[in-house]
Amino acid sequence: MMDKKIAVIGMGYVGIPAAVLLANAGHDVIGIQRRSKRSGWKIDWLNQGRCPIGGNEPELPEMLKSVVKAGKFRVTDDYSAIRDADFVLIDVQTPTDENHIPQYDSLKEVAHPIGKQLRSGQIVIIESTVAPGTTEYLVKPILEQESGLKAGFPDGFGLCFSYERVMVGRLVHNIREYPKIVGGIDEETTRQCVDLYQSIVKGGVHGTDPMTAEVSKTVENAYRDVQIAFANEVALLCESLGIDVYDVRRFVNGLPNDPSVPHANPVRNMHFPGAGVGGHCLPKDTWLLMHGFDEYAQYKAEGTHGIQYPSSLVIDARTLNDWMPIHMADLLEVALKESGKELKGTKVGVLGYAFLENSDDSRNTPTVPLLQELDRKGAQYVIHDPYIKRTEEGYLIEPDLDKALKGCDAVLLMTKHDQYKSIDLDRLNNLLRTRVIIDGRNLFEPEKFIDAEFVFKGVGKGNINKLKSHSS
Ligand code: SAJ
Repeated sequence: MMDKKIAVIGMGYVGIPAAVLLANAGHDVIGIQRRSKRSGWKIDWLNQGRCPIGGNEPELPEMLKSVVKAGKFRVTDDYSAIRDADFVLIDVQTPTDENHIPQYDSLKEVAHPIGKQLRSGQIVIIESTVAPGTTEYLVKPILEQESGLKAGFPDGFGLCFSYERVMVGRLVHNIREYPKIVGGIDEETTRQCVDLYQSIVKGGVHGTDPMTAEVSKTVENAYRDVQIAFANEVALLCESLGIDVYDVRRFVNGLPNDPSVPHANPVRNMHFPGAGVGGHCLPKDTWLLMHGFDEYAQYKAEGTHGIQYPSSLVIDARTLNDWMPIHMADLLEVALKESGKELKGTKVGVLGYAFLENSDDSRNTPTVPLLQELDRKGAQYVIHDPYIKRTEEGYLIEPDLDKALKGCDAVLLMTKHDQYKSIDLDRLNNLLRTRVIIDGRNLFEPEKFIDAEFVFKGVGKGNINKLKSHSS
């Protein structure tokens, strides 16, 4: 594909790597970012070739510096810049509220000014995850109303949903290596978008329609969420039955492929149980899927509001995964009791505020519901995280690990940052007032702590008493 003019709206975890890769492939890319108090600073940083995304992001900072230096990528807050773009990518946040209803303020906020600039022949691509039906029934009407054009070639504009698959810590890798699904409202839109993405995607680019692409994205994350919930339920069963979930997981995942169909997906791929599920994706994509079903099912099958069925696996999975931080507090309460202490009035060292290891991303972090539960139970806490200095929610982060743990009655691990792997017993012995460890991510070896007379609890670790009897 010849070098194209591309506008990318929203300089975040999705927009920045997409813009940089497209510029690196030779396209002329302009980033559009609102000059808000919260994110306006990114415009100047990016135009200086500085990457606003913290944590370890292989290739991104260097690639950004080189495309800015080469004049292939610049950022502005001026929407008139999209007037001569061939493609306009929408990469804004699409959160859900406390009632799990999609909040499309940012999406609408950008759709109106885009519509005002739109000319026939341009193509708008939504990459942000949206509820099924949103491209056709929410974004298209806004663009048509503002532009006065009809969506669709040959006379109007193109519109497409092509979802992101980013993951902090591997932003560039996922865009380049993972297959890309392109859901265009008509064949010409799909053809041109497939062409565009083939200039940056090695993993294959596949055409379909917007609804199928929207459902595929939300299902992809709901699938992962259900797998994690399954692992969490098994962990709770193992705790109650006095065994180690990681032994069970090893044996279950050890089942080989069926030799008659060697290419088939692994028969079992039990995920990791843990202290909760955070991030901008899994905690909300299930609700986007169900919202699409609730809102738009009637459009598809006249007269039916979608099939009514007895129980929702995906919603139950959400409920269980959202409960895991509470389970962490319960494990702590039991452990402190074993040390002759009540949770009320004790001081807890909480390790990890980010939702994912070795990242500075704390969106929907499971640590917040844990802290709310500790507040409810009258415990004090000090939070440590090597990647996060300030929190949106107003919690203070103690950057010095020793200071964070000094005088605590328990250490509770929420995020599996590499730095915590080097925490040693002597250090903890000197710092803690009471020797209690709650491991929410299977980072620590229980035997070591039990031998040193710590009270150790872990998600899915029901075999601690057995280990104790062996060590005494
Ligand atoms: N988690 C577990 N157990 C597991 C895997 C994850 O408890 O076995 C927890 C993590 O600790 C974290 C949360 O789940 O709190 C989410 O972790 P993640 O590894 O799914 O990270 P995300 O949310 O950044 O990435 C997901 C990925 N989706 C899938 O793998 C289907 C990623 O590929 C998507 O691009 C991303 O969502 C997205 O943007 O949708």
